[in-house]
Amino acid sequence: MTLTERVKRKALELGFQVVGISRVTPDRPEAASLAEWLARGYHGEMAWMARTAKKRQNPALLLPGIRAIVSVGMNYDTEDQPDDRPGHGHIARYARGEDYHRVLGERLKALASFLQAEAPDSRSRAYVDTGAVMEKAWAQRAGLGWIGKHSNLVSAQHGSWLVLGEVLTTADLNPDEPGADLCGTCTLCIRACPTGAITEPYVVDARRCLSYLTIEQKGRIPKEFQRALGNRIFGCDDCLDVCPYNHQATPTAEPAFRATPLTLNPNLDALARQTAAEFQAAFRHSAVRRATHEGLQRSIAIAQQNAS
Ligand code: B12
Ligand code: SF4
Ligand code: SF4
Repeated sequence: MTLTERVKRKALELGFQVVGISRVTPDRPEAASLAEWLARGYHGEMAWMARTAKKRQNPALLLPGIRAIVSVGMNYDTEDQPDDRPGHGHIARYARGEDYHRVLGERLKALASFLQAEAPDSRSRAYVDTGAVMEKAWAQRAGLGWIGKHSNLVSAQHGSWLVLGEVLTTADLNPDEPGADLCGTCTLCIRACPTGAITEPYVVDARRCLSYLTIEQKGRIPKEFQRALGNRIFGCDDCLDVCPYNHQATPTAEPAFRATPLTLNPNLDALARQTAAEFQAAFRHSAVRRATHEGLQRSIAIAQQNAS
């Protein structure tokens, strides 16, 4: 078995559903797309996206001598059905179980250690989400799927209910074929977006995206988006829910991604009474912490207004 095969086998053993490898070459078209996206101001208040642009465009700035990227995806789809009757808030699917940063992070570290042990002269670094890595572009290049018109990575087998992570490495690994775009003439995700945030195929203006508005943006949510928020208090899945590739996806066997009653059926009145300390304790193991107590309270107040 080659090193590439051993690394892939290890990734699957660690519980990732998909794994692929890309070689890091100077040819990186996504670097220009990122520059254009930032120039249009589509990142809104996410100043960290602009600050880290050079690293995102060039992974050698994160790991000098980098040769390859091992991209992995973990299925977070469950059969848990949220209760969207008035009085309940809606939390996006990826945040209903344990924080994926932790779930993937530990296993990615194990994968990086494995590589280190198998190729002692190499250096490796593991990332999930928060690193300055263009995860979707590398995942597509590694053959995990393609970037759909909603701009998320879609796998023909798992749909887009995949969270992504990767190990950057100086080890020499054999690359996979990039994923081919299977969107065809479909435009369901663009038409499903309640705020017109997908301004053109493959491009999301974060400033209009309910995920950004409920999670990343600080301060008041602009009036023009408040009605469209509905009962969403953290994230949005509308463009993913309609994707035909998600309808044939199989739910995950990963227990860490099972929803909790708090994230599946959050009671708006109860949440509105939560103190900052109670918020911290309740969402201790959840990605919802990212919104902050203040940010969540702001979305809860709009969801309550929308329900009345
Ligand atoms: C910033 C960010 C956001 C922002 C901006 C979203 C976005 N589309 O970029 C906000 C807060 C809105 C967001 C929302 C969500 N996010 Co987010 N987010 C990220 C983050 C940190 C960086 C993404 C990035 O580089 N954006 C910058 C732009 C330039 O990149 P892009 O959209 O990928 O652009 C590509 C295409 O647009 C394309 N392109 C093609 N033609 C053209 C033409 C032009 C003119 C341009 C500009 C671009 C372009 O080129 C670009 C490069 O490949 C990544 C983690 C990471 N480190 O990569 C997670 C990540 C993308 N998010 C993720 C998730 C799960 C979500 C949500 C589904 C969460 C939710 N349910 O609420 C939503 C989905 C919203 C959506 N439709 O995209 C996952 C996606 C997994 C997957 N299967 O793809 C990631 C990978 C995190 C992870 N580790 O799993 N997110
Ligand atoms: S996450 Fe929601 S608001 Fe954002 S692009 Fe998708 S459908 Fe639109
Ligand atoms: S809904 Fe249609 S256009 Fe959007 S990502 Fe899925 S297949 Fe592509």
